[in-house]
Amino acid sequence: MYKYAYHIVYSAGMIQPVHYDTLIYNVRIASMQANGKPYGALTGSAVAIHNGVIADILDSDSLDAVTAETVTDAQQQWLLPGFIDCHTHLVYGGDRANEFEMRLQGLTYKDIALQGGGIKSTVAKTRAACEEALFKSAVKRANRLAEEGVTTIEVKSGYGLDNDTELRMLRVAKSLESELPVRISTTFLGAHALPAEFADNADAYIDFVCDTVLPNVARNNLADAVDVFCESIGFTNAQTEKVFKAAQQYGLPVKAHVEQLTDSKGAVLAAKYGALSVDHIEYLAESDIPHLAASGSVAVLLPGAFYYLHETQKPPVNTLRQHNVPMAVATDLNPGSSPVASLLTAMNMACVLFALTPEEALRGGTLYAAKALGLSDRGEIKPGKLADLTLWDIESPAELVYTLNGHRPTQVFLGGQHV
Ligand code: DI6
Ligand code: FE
Repeated sequence: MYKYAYHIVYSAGMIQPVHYDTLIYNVRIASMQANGKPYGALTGSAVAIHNGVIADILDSDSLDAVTAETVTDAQQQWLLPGFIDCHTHLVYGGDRANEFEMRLQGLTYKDIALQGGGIKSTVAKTRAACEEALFKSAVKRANRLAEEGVTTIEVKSGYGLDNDTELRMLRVAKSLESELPVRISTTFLGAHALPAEFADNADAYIDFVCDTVLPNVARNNLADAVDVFCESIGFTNAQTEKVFKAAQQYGLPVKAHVEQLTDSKGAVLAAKYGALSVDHIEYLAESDIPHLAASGSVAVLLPGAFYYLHETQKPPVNTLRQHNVPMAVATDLNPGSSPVASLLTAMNMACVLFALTPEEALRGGTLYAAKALGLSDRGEIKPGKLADLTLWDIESPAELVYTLNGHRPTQVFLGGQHV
């Protein structure tokens, strides 16, 4: 362990020194900037932070002209941007270990969903849970991510499917910021599954989502984006489009779960609405990829769900690459298809299962994860970006993804504050 943070030491030379809040020096920087260099390599070896933001990247020979309140000698450790998990469902009641067992006995995810299990069983347990109980269990899961250097977490609703529980989930998600050193981005996923009250009337449920729940979510500022499960066992393209239109009315960006189990042309529809991201996309047709390139939507890969569901159809990674569609990687942390509270594990899976390079996987959990959330203020080490940073005692950035070693950062900075 390195513990060399001390106070006001950097003395100035003859020149009037520039003063910062924090200086991290003697560091190897994997900036993740898309600068054509491996891991966004930079020549500088020090990062200066002021007012929570990265102020400068400095060379070792310019440090004489700098003072700072807090100075850290990183002793040649690697500095990375804080990780961003851009797709989770980590607020929920109960668990679904029984369904894991059922699947091992041969039932499929779809069989279980059609029998009333799956998302619906989590809905029953989430509705029954009070705000405090939901908060307590969500803190544990979010903390697992935070321990691994995740500083921004996206959290979706979608296990309430009624007005009160959907709002409760989003409030719980947002309040994780008060307990843990993370920033939360919330997504309203009212159109996740059809609740029993609306059995056989999905259109009426979509009207309820658009006309009742979404306006309340928007009025209370509870969501940063709107998501839909557009799928054979989710909602049709027409229903998805209705939700997208309603989201637009409230000025909320959209994203969608698409092509997870079937090629439903959800990605093309999402691209038409300028979606921030299309998520899962195992069954995405290669011929649809130019639509994503044109809309600037991020392709979010969720290898945890692929792994748990024994999926064999892989997302068209090569063609996404050819069309320069940015790829993000996320955990999809949820009790059914991806009980994975480790973004580094998801990145490793993206390499082993989908043949991403470690560099692509790490950009997918930083730079492009930020883009998938529409957050241009983070995800890379660059002047002007939030000083959400992690320090690692590793030989190379690839090591984080190459080995399943339970890596932990030696230090985490959130808005420049050492946490
Ligand atoms: N796709 C997923 O992978 C999650 N939701 C979705 O639409 C799974 C949610 C669950 O099984 O509880
Ligand atoms: Fe999901």
